[in-house]
This record gives sequence, structure tokens and C-alpha cells, in this order.
Amino acid sequence: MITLALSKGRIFEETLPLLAAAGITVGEDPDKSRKLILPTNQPDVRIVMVRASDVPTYVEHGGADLGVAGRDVLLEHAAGGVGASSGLYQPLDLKIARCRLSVAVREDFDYARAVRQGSRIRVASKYVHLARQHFADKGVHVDLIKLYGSMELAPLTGLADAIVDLVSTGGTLRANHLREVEKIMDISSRLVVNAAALKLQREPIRRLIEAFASALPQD
Ligand code: PRT
Ligand code: MG
Repeated sequence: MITLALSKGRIFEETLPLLAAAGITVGEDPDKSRKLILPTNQPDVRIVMVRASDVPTYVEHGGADLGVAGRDVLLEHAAGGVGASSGLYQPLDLKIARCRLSVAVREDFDYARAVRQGSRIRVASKYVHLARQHFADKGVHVDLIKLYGSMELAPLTGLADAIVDLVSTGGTLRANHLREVEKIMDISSRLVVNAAALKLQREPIRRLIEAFASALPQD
């Protein structure tokens, strides 16, 4: 049995065409089903539905053999990990669920001035490790505030001066009168594979990786 960990929403939706290229169709829609384990048309392949940020944990510890996770989630997981995440291979950038990790502030906040003056900036983010690294590299002093969602609210309520969050169209920032002031990195989702599973089920996993690779846009 091969177990693939996916999260609901864009990662599930955008992985479906790649699964199709490997001849795998999923029998149920995770939005309509309460099932956490979804069978596929192939009796030896199943999907487990987990939170996006739990995908690396499942794959690393063998709760799933493979998974699809954003670079944001993988880097934050590795940075916050206890010990090296050596059990996790990343053979493929799937180029799906693309966005960027950016710093944003209120439209009326003078970010350049705050940085120039060397004042401490309060930064709210779900990605505290990536945020800390970014500002340390710039030599900017920050107080980090960990949030689990709705980062956009933090600058509007005075909880923080800035946020580090994912941006794709920029529509959410605009709707909340926020302004993107720095791009930290481009993000896309990666296939991750449990190292032990790769040894024990080499052939089926290799075939899956090849089918996924052949279905990717050639750029
Ligand atoms: O929602 P939940 O808390 O369960 O988990 P999650 O938010 O981590 O999951 P999900 O499905 O929202 O995101 C999974 C992965 O998709 C992320 O880890 C990213 O790698 C990737 N991705 C791609 C995005 C976006 N684009 C994205 N736009 N993840 C989140 N967003 C959010 C962003 O946080 C912001 O709130 O969408 C909003 C901005 O979008 P625009 O288009 O208005 O700029
Ligand atoms: Mg989300």
C-alpha cells in the first residue's frame, strides 16, 4: 500500500491532474466527505487528508509514504524541527499552488523609515522561523508574534506593524488596505517522500515520481 498525504483546498485540487497522469483517480471529494482516508481506483494507493502544515510530519514519521506540501510549510517545518528532518526527500518541485512569501504593512505605515531608523518592528506571522531569518539577514530588529491564521488583521488592529504572509493575487492585501513591501521568496509545492518508504517500495514510488514529473509544465 502507498499512502499519499494531501491537504484540502488548492493542494488537493492541483494534485488531482498529476495523479491522473499516473492513472490514479480519487473516488471521493474531500469537501463533501467526512472520511480522512480516501481510496483511489488503484487498490494499493490511498490518500490521507491532513492539515497543510501537518504533511511534513506525517511523511517524516511514516504516517504517509509521500505527500505534497508548500515550500513555506517545508522550510518552516525544517527550521522549527527537533533534530534534522533527514527522513524527508524532496525529489520534485510540482510547480503548483504558487505564491510568494512577503512582508506587508498598513498602507499608511512608513516601513522604509522604520527600517532606516533601526526601530524595533513588531511582526506577526504563521512563519516565525522564516520571518526571524529574513529580518536577521537584513539586520532589522523584530519582535515576532506567532499567529495561526488571518495575519492580515494584525496590522489593522495594532497587534503588529508588519506581517509575513503568502500573497498570490494581492487581492487580500488590497481589500484590507495593506501594502506588500518586500518579497522574501517564491513558493510552490513539492513532492516529499519518506526515506524508508523509498527503499522499501522503490519501484511503485519511482513510477509515481516519474508520472508526476512527466505531467509538469516544461519550463
Ligand atoms: O487553511 P489551513 O489553515 O488549514 O491551512 P493552510 O492555509 O496552510 O492551507 P491552504 O490550503 O490555504 O494552503 C496550502 C498551501 O498553498 C500553502 O502552504 C502555500 O504553499 C500554498 N498557497 C498558494 C497559498 C496561497 N497560494 C495563498 N494565496 N496559501 C495561502 N494563501 C492565502 C494567503 O495566506 C492569504 O491569506 O491566500 C491569501 C492571499 O491570497 P491573494 O490571492 O489574495 O493574494
Ligand atoms: Mg488557508
